[in-house]
Amino acid sequence: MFFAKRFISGVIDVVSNIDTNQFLPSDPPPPRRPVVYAEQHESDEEKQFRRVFQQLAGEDMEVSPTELMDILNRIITKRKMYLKTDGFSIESCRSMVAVMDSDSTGRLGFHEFKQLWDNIKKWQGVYKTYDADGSGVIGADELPNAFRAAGFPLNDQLFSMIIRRYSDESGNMDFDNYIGCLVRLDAMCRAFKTLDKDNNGTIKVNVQEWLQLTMYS
Ligand SMILES: [Ca+2]
Ligand SMILES: [Ca+2]
Ligand SMILES: [Ca+2]
Repeated sequence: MFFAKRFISGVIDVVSNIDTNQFLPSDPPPPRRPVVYAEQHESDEEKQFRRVFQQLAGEDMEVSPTELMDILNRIITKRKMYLKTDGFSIESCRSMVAVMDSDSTGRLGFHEFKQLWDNIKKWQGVYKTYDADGSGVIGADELPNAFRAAGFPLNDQLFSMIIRRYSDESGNMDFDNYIGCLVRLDAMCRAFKTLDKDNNGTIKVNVQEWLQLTMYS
């Protein structure tokens, strides 16, 4: 049925095989260690980041979706001159927390948050560079290069699907949609790589694992 539909619509999939080895998702967060140990072995950059984190996270030392939304929306107001956005929604922040929450606390601890933060910083640079016409959004023609630069060389079919889901009717992706999309893509590629133990590009999951992966995201 699916193939018939594809055949009828005349879609020729030139690059149907994507090589997952070419995906460069970010590293998994380091294992949890006692705070005292962690603090003694941190680099200066991490120490500095921990101080900022303590202010953002509040007393529970974890960042909730609402806290994440406040932080991100505060940051983008300072960058409005070169990136367009209608602001991060609570739904997209809940999704980002879910996919980054490797220890299932419902919030982001220090390492989970730092990983998200480092990625956002890196992808913001990509956004700025690959918004070739300086429109403040990533157009459909700019998207493949931007995503490749971010470490995700997908095929045309997947790029079209991503545009359909995350861009507006004109095919433009604004900053919050872009970050939401990449956070998810990165997390899903990381999950895949973890499950693909023999590294052959195929995984086998049962319904429990499938639902855990797709519904907490
Ligand atoms: Ca948006
Ligand atoms: Ca957590
Ligand atoms: Ca653009």
